[in-house]
Amino acid sequence: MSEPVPALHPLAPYGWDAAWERAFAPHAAAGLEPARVVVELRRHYYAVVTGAGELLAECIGKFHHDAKRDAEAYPAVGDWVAVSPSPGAEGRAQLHALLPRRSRFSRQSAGGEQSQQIIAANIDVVFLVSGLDRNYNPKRIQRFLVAARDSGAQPVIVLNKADLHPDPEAVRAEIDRLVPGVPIVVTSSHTRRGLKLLGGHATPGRTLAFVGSSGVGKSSLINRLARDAELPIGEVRDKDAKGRHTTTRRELVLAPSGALIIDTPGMRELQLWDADEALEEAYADIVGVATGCRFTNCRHEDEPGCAVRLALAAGTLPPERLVSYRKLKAEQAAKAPSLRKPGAVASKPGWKKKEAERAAKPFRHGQHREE
Ligand SMILES: Nc1nc2c(ncn2[C@@H]2O[C@H](COP(=O)(O)OP(=O)(O)OP(=O)(O)O)[C@@H](O)[C@H]2O)c(=O)[nH]1
Ligand SMILES: [Mg+2]
Ligand SMILES: [Zn+2]
Repeated sequence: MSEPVPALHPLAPYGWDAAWERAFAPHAAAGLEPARVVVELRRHYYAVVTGAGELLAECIGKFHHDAKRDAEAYPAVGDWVAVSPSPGAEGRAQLHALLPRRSRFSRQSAGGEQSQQIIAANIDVVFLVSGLDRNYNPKRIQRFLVAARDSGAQPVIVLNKADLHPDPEAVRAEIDRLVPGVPIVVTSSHTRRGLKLLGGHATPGRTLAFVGSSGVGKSSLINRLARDAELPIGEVRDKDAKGRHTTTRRELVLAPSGALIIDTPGMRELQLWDADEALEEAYADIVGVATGCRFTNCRHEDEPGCAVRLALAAGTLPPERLVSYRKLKAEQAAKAPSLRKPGAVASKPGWKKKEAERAAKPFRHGQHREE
């Protein structure tokens, strides 16, 4: 996909290549240096790696101005940016601009905001990790996959903690039927099962991101692939197999294999998705009857061919059930309006266009305007 890396560029190990070099040309002309975001420290502060080592970078005022509060306009881990050393502050840099992304894995921000939050940028492969203890959930895998397909990165499903499941191959077969053609790797960071297969993706200059719920073993797997990464690993509550959000920031590490691996905190939006699923499970009777409605988006009010109203009339469905189901569904919708429809979550095909528009804008940098 990418062209050969320019010989001996100090950022080549971080994935810098001829195409990035070209995209960066206007910034180079303005006297700026390329850098890759390796950690999101806090809002608008980043650890970036430059040809001369790691710096703490802060967005300049003009960056904020141009970003117009668009979350997507701000750097995320994995992004390539243009920086300059901060005068008189060693180890610090000013962050001027963001290079157009080749790919990005994002989620809809929680709390009803329409904007997307970018979890990782410029990734080649995104691993969707599930735990084979009690965490694994086919529906969630399907939803994750929608997000991954939209990201521009290749999705790989990882079923970790194989040592805790009596028949991991049966689960693999089930998922394979559900999402045929998507690579599935069964792993255990404890017994090292599947680590070679996983490592097969970790080739020099490639960027891999690990996403999934808290406690599924993302950091454990990355530590196995990048032996000296020493990412913190958390415990999982016995009661419900839930993790404790041990990883608190998104971080890119350079593995000995030459791959760039991004660890992410267990994604909280899963809680929203999970809530959706939990509701459907708790009201399986209604959901089941509703499959008989003529219209798939039937509200069970005055639509013709409504199987739910038929069941109410026949007395096979207690009306209180429908009332509480509606109430809970409305509450959930109020919490996350944009997550109401499954599939609407990640299908935002507009980003590539927006990215292209952004890239087409002439580069301006104070008085260093290109001639
Ligand atoms: N039995 C078993 N336990 C595992 C495996 N991989 C990880 N664990 C355990 O699962 C717990 C959580 O692992 P982490 O690597 O912290 O999980 P995480 O996905 O990074 O979690 P967050 O950082 O909270 O998102 C730890 O106690 C690990 O030792 C595995 O393959 N088998
Ligand atoms: Mg972690
Ligand atoms: Zn109906």
